[in-house]
Amino acid sequence: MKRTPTIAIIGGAMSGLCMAAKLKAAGITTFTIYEQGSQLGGTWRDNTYPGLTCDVPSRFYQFRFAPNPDWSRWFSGGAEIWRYFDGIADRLGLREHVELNSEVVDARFEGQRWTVAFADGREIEVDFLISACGLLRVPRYPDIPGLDSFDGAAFHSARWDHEVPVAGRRVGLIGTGSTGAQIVGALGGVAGDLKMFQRTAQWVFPMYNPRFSRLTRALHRRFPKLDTLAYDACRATIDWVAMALVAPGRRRDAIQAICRRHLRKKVADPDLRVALTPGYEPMCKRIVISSDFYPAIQRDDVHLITDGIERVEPRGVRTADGTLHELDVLVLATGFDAHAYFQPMTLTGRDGLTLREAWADGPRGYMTVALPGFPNFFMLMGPHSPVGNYSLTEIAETQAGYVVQWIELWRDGRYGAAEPRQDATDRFNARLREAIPGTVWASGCNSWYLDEDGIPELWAWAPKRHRQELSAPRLHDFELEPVAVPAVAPG
Ligand code: N01
Repeated sequence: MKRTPTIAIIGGAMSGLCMAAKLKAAGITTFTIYEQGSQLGGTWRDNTYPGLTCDVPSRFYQFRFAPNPDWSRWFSGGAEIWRYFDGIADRLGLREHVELNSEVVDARFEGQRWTVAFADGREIEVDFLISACGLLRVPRYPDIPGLDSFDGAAFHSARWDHEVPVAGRRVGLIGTGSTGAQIVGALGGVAGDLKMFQRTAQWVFPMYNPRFSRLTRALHRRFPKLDTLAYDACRATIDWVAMALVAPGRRRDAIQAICRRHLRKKVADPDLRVALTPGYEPMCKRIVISSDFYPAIQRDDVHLITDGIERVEPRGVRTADGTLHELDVLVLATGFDAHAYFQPMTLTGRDGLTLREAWADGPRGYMTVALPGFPNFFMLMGPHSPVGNYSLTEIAETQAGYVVQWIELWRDGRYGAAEPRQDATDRFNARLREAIPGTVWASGCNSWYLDEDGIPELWAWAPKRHRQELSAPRLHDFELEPVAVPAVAPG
């Protein structure tokens, strides 16, 4: 007789849905996804800015177990991706397991179970707690004097205000990351006058983004195996390319050469080219992938402003050269706090250990998925996940598959509570830190990858190694506590 676990998944976006789908595929149905929003979809629900496109190929930015034959392009737009993930809930029968408008604010581990508290005062008890809260979830607002004094409309790119017209108006955009570049590509020629305020230039890799023909889509519908083949081919290619991120060599040189050539060939004005040339190695910051950005930034009605921002005033942005750039709309494409993880939720593990205490020196975990002192708790997209330019769906599948294996062991009565050993966690983090100097992210630039110590919070090896390391639980890396109390089936 297998035991029946109760499982709370926090977050109804890509990784929460992936976790739920993997549990269901394993025959486990006693799980609930708690989603704080009123809709599923996370980042693809919240980000609706013009030009939003995923820069991972669609055939690889999907679940391998739930292919979509109908992708319209090689690289899909945000709304299409949101529809895919929202549709997964119906397609795989997960929607009945979803509780919307359910914000988890606190979770405590006691007696081999988690007590989970919600913002509305409810409490539940579960055997497993799984965080799937997403990575780039908490918008980062810039600390610019006078921001609140602006008379026009101002909003973060992840909170786009569609009530505010931009066509024909004077729009200012702060930020030159993937988001800023995509917005410039989409608003160039739409806004009356668009000013991009650049603090740091970005390397831009070209994006080849044709539509899939009707024939291709029909073939993928008729032969679903084609999608699996395409997924595997994309993964093999991106695995190969990703080696450029973690080790110097010819691959890195080749990608860097493509970025330099892209800039040289596509930007005609030598002064603009200089202004757009970063002073660090390509890929040190997460590379921008776009073929729209360079054409757009060269339009007469689009301007690159490289003078530093001094302050925001009621009428616009004042730069260090004394110029007031008058604006109607100010867009803050200033990124996210990538180190917030599941905060502000509070978490208390064994013996009253709080997450704040455990992470006093920064977020550290065991193999991206678990935390010493926090038994029967697992993370998707936890610290040091391989989130560089890789497909987060693939990472979620790997992590969710690993978590299911732990839950299966629990069902078999092999333990009542399991947590990674501190020494195993320390060994993992020490190996990571040894490997990090060889990565391009540590080659000398500032980026959202870096933690407070300036160390990239990323997987420092090939993505393939993440799959291998998480292919099966290593029991000797964990403290296993025997079953104390027989689990009670829900209902
Ligand atoms: O954010 P970013 P993003 N004054 O952190 C600037 C994913 N994504 O939203 O470089 C002036 O990259 C900051 O300047 P600097 C993807 O993983 C994916 O663009 O710090 N400028 C920088 O230019 C991506 O990497 C897709 O000097 C200020 C920008 O704001 C991640 O999201 C699409 C400033 C922030 O860039 C984040 O991208 C879009 C200030 N005070 C995004 N503060 C896909 O296609 C910040 N900046 C999957």
